[in-house]
Amino acid sequence: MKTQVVIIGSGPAGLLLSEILHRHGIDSVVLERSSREHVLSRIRAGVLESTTVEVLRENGLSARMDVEGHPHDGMRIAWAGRDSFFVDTARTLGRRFMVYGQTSIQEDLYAAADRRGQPVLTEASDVVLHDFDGAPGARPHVTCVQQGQALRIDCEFIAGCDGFHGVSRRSIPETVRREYEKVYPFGWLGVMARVKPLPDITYVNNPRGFALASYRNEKLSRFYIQVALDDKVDAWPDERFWPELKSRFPAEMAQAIEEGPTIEKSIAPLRSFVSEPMRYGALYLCGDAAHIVPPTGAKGLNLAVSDVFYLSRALSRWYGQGDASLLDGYSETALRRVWSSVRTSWYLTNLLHRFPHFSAFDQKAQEHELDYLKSSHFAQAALAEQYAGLPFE
Ligand code: RFL
Ligand code: PHB
Repeated sequence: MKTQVVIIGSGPAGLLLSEILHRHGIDSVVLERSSREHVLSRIRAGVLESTTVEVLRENGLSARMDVEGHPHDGMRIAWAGRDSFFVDTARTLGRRFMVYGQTSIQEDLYAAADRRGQPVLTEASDVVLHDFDGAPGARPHVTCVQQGQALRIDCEFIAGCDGFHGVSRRSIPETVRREYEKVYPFGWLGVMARVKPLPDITYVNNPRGFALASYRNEKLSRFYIQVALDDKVDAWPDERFWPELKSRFPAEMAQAIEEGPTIEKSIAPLRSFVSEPMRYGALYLCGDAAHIVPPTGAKGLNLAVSDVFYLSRALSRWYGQGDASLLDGYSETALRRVWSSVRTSWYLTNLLHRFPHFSAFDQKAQEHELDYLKSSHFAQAALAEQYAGLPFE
């Protein structure tokens, strides 16, 4: 096979890239390790920055989101014994964000691939990247085994959109890669439940640990609580989960939380990770393949979209005008936005969680930071700007 761009991974980054490239007349082949059913069953992020919403709209991917998604004007922060406050991104910046599940975005992206008649090559194993180091005369290609058949795909570029555990990043020589990592000493237990959500996305700092109430639609809520790293989902039957969740919210909010059947429960560890550079020769990394953020700022999916925005713009400039300047600048441009979101997610994680190693001093400083945020319009505006996400360069 032969194509212009081989895209490894059919998560939001890979499928969005292939759709945008198609709209610019650029040919791609998408390889996916798992089955389509598996990719579509994953429950993950839910909050879309306004830039993400714009990218989806501009590329004809917003029909369902504009009907089923829920625009929000900001988010609420609560902590034990104090009144909560609302960080208003709409009033401060004129920017709203959209609550629309990643699961629905994946469905929309697979449906778009079907519409343009471009099947994703699913269940592709043993994916190996070859000859992509940019040496003169190098002929990039990718080999794999797909449904029992060995494949070789020749290409001009490779987009590594295969998530944190993928093969792309690790194909870059170790001598070239610089990795920055922070592992947090806790995880989040995430629960989907068929109950009416609280009106605002609400983050809570409580002596029992962090909690978050989020939204999917009028009848579907997403909740998270901070748990120990070695905690197991089986240890959290509904009879234990609901009282624990409510105990972390201020009393009047706890009363408003409806209990009901839970559909899904999973535990994810929290980690910050960045691998630089995001380009090596003909290989360009996008999304979780290059960076991971803890979910506290809801940035992971949004960063995948901003990487894809920058890379698709660079590739269309190259194919349209023969100008490689955006490709050459891709890693630097993408990393500026990545580090901004990494910093915001790290700040919110430190602000809102109880850390096992915190001294009395650390605890006081954290509480004072919350007091300051609550009382200062300027501090809230700064947080609103970070939470809403930076505009594209
Ligand atoms: P994805 O979604 O991980 O997609 C990568 C795809 O690549 C495939 N793959 C391969 N394909 C071919 N060959 C290989 N060798 C391959 N190796 C992997 C995988 O099967 C997969 O289909 O990465 P992408 O596209 O960069 O998108 C990023 C987002 O998915 C991610 O940032 C967010 O979901 C992160 N995240 C969350 N973000 C939030 O903002 N809020 C959340 O609540 C939230 N919860 C989560 C999350 C990520 C999680 N992961 C990755 C474990 C919860 C979880 C459990
Ligand atoms: C979600 O709705 O899944 C969600 C919301 C806010 C976050 C993380 C996840 O910070």
